[in-house]
Amino acid sequence: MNAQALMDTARVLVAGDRGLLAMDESNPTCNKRFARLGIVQTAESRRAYREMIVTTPGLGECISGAILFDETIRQQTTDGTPFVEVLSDAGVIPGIKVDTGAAEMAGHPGEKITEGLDGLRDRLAEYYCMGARFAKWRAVIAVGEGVPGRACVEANAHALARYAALCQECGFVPVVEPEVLMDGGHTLERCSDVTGLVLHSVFTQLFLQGVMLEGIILKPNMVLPGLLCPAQPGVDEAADATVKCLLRSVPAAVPGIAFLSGGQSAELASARLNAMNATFGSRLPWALAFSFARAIQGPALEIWEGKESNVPAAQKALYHRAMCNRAARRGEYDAAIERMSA
Ligand code: 5MM
Repeated sequence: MNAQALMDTARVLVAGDRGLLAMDESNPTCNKRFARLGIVQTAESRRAYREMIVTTPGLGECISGAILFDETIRQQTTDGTPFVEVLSDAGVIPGIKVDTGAAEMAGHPGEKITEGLDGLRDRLAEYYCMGARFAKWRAVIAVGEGVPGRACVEANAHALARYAALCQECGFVPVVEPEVLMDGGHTLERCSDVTGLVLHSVFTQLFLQGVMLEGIILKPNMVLPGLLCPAQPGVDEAADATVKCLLRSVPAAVPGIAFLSGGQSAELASARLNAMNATFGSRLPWALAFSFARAIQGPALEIWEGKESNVPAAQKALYHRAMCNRAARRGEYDAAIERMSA
């Protein structure tokens, strides 16, 4: 393991005011999003969509790393340039999602375990040759009556830590993503309790597996109530609850925390990240960044509609969201920036 190279990559991913772009939707997820908008669901359609994203002018001003899916990392632009090369030329580090998805957990109805450890060392070696330098694995934790149970939390934390150890051995910075879902009617306090529990379990397992914390990125959910909870917090309340929970759970050695958006609106995700950085930024031991998928891609996908003629407008919308989140990293996001829209 080249510890210095891992630390350098991790620092670059969260340096300054840039953040990560998650564009690693698996084919079923990507197809579901296309279907909702009446976009044809083929490999070529997914390729054209990802070409629109990676060729967005100015992408590298706001995005430090892009997480790709296995199909995408093998694809090229219309003129034959590999996506990995387009990203690298734009100053964006290519990353790769390496979990193979979340499956029903045996004996635990309603809970999931993320799979993908089998053959991971070999897959990482191939992705390294393709140019990827960081990876991502997502654990999914549902909140409900008696859920999550200890078995689900500990099994997912163990898998995340084994993935992270393998990544570092193979020269990849692991993005460690334990997502507490926003589905349901649970309260902000319940989300805080579950997120704290999950993060403690994850860092215990990372320690046990010998993972070097200086060479990882944590990708957690923000602390928020379920989407069906009648009591929704203000922006500052959500930011306070998230930072308080993270301060109690995440060691200072971790260089950066890059949030997932999890189904929040694009504007709320930016506003909440902004509030955390504006209020606490310089007092925190780690950088607070973003690793959004829907909250960056959403408006662009709706404009694109699968049509070549819509590419410039879609790219403008994508750049706009990336730029809003860049401002949120500095604590300078506001309504005026939001209005500078396409
Ligand atoms: C939680 O999902 C991750 C972040 O996306 P959002 O910001 O939209 O919440 C995302 O990276 C996710 O892991 C990928 O889109 C892959 O998802 P699937 O379900 O296709 O594996």
